[in-house]
Amino acid sequence: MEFVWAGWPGAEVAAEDVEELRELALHAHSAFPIALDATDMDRFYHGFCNSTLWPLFHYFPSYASYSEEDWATYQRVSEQFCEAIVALARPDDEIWIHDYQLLLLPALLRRRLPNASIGFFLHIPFPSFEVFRQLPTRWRRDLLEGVLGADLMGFHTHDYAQHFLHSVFRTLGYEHHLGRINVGGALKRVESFPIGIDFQRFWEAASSQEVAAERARMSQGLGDRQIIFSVDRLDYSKGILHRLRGFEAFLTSHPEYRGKVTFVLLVVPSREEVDRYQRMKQELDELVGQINGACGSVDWVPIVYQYRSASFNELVALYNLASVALITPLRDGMNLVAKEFLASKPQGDGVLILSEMAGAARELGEALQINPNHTREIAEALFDALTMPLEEQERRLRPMQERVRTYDATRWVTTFMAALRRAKERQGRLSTRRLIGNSFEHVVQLHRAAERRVLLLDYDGTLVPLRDRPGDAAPDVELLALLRSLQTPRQAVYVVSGRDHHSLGKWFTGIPIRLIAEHGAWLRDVEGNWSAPKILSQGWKDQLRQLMEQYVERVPGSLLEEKDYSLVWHYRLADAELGAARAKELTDDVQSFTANLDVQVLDGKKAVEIRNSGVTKGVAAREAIEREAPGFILAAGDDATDEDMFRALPQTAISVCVAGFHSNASYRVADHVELRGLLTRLRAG
Ligand code: GDG
Repeated sequence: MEFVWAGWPGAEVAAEDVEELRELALHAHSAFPIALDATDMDRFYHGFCNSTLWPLFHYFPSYASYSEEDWATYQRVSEQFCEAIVALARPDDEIWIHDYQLLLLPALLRRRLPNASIGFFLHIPFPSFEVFRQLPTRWRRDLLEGVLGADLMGFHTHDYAQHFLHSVFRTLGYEHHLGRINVGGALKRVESFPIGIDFQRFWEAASSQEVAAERARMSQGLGDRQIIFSVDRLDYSKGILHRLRGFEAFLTSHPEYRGKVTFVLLVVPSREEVDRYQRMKQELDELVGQINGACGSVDWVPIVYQYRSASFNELVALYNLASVALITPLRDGMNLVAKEFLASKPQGDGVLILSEMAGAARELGEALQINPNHTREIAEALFDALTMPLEEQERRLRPMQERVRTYDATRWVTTFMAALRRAKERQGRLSTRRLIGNSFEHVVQLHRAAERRVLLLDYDGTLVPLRDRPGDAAPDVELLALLRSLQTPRQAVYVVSGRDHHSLGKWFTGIPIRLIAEHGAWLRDVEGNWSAPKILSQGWKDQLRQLMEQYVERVPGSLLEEKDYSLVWHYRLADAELGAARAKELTDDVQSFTANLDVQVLDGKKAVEIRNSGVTKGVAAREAIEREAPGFILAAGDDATDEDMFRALPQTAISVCVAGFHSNASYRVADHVELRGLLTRLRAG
């Protein structure tokens, strides 16, 4: 696979140097630098990214700042990225966007490259909705819409993916089905892809001569003491201070270890321009000084503290030398250090102490897992690690090593890219069912060729858009004119609806079409005469009305609709989550109530409906077809009750589902506008 890395080069580049840098980056690193203004970068990177998103997504809401200017810059920089990528990308390129700095980019790119294959991966945790909702409403909507521009969205763990889906539902109202979300007619996928490391690189380096030399040099200084090691960027999310307190507690509860262990604490400078990080650096320096002063002796320094970055060989040597890796983040998307430590241990010795708050904890169950907020747990884990027999060390380490070896960085990339291709293919398969181009003309021709025709059209969501209040969905003038013109001696038009016959009758007064109300309980002929051809009981309604009224009281914004042969609890206007949860409860409640009654319970679009069994749009459609004996049948609908109708049609019929994906219909259209477009063509002949 040929690839180009596009990104900010890490420093401001003078305008006259941009071209040269581009050449160099492309040839040397297959990279495409996106130059940005220094002030923008400051507000973007230190501002919105690292003073708003980073603390919030790592569960430090009190550290988060909310600056309008930072947000505006975040938006502007995202647009600059978008422009650069649009100029760079070729038509069939796949675009993989990484991390919280670019949450808005997928949707921006989608607007410019509608058919592009776009993947997104978040390297940090996605927080629970209660934390995510701290963001101002507008921002959080835009951020989620931004991410949803991608075809595939990846997270390190199942939990983060669930948090994201939950926030999408609570913020934007999009429901998901096993990680698939329908966003404006496109089916998007959300999945977890735990990141891997370049295992072989560490494994081989650990046995190399260079690392052996590095290790020997270090051993000279450290003596034969047992080494506890940690490396992180300086960040409050990494729990460095908690770790030190844990170590101090260990030295206090096990004084016999004084002089026998050394903690090598490597802290890599990071985000030094952000105040919070400067303050933390100070605290860290003080705490290290305090512990070394209190516990150390003339010939022993408990903590060897380095505030710098190390070379790769130095790092591997430290991993290899260490008896214990002490990794204690308070929150961490994954934590690669844990995996790198395992990969640098070909001899099979060493103990990994890992915080349960790291994404890596999900895969590394054999590690000694600790809660970093509990100092004593850290101290006890250190004791257990330092006294663990070699045999047990190996028994725990080897299976983790094998896992990290198998699910390495390459595997991560190929799995993600394969899933992106699958997501795209699926979209492609679904779009072949779109009623456009040739298939559209095919339907028009079939229609023309037939002597007698019947059109079976659902109303809400099919001929008109869904409304928050059922009473607000009256037909517009154009629709009435369209339906009137469709009804001819050769063509029978049926509006097949679950609505009550009073509303339908009122709305279609004087329009000479047939109406089927309450899913088939009522039938109106072209002259406007209603009949109820079935003998149905209504007694059950008295038993259930009271129960359903309780739900209306418990869920603000929900309402009860009573029809002749059904009761419907609508919750479109209620809190989305509460509504969905109570709908399940009601369905369950009603099912146990109605075991002996001749009724059925239907979970519809933001509604739970209870009605007499045997009355379905399927039965109504079959009766209409028998009556009309047509050569051409077209049925259109948008929800589960219309699926009954699609299933009941003969093979030759044309069925069209509006805005859905999982349907028995032979074709689909995006919305009621597209359907009306088709119907307009069916007026002729
Ligand atoms: C984010 C998420 C997620 C560090 N110091 C030196 C050095 N490193 C290397 C380590 C490791 C990497 O940097 C740090 O990775 P982490 O995973 O520990 O943490 P973040 O930088 O916060 O990364 C994190 C990650 O993205 C991947 O998705 O795991 O949760 O926060 O590879 O080895 N390397 C060298 N010298 C150093 O001084 N050579």
